[in-house]
Amino acid sequence: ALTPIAPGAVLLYGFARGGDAALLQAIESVLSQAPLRHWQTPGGYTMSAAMSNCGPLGWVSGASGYRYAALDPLSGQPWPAMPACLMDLARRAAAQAGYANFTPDACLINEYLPGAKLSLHQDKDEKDLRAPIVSLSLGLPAVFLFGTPSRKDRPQRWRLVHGDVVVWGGPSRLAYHGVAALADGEHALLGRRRLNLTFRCVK
Ligand code: MD3
Ligand code: FE
Repeated sequence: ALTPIAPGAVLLYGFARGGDAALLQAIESVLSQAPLRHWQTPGGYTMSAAMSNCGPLGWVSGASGYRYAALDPLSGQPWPAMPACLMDLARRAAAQAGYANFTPDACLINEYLPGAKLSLHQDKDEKDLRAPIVSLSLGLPAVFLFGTPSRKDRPQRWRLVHGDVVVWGGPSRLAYHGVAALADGEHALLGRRRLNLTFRCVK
């Protein structure tokens, strides 16, 4: 089902449920080369979600700020290649939402354990803001907070479950968003955790 959730934002409910085992295997292979880690924010806090990346560019954070980098600061090596099944999923989802030829050059992988959250923020460090961001949710359900481009507007709450894919473009691209603290639970394939992948066009 294709559900509009805001201007420019489309929820593809269960889009990735069929191929989930192969997707998870590809993700685990990436994470064996570039392990999940907890970045420090520029303000000196440790993020509660653990992160890694695949593809030509990866999102990194530290005392000097946020940026996209071609090398994993932990290994000094390039990020692992984006597995074909992940690139293919992102392209098919974007096409369904009306964005032909989506070719992401970055995929950020976020892991949430019970209690982990992501505070309200905008993603605006990508050069081409006309390109959408595609997100894939796997594992435990999350309450996603979705506001507007103005920080003052109170966010709506959406429940995202295993296999959901959302395409965020147009007027939604600069909306404030975040993730509420993850509730504990057990997922058959992923256990006590949630993974979220965001596919981005950075350069
Ligand atoms: C709406 N991740 O990594 S995915 C992030 O569930 C991030 O891990 C969340 O926000 C997560 O930056 C949310 C959904 C999402 C991603 C990017 C967006 C929604 C967005 C960019 C603009 C508007
Ligand atoms: Fe974000």
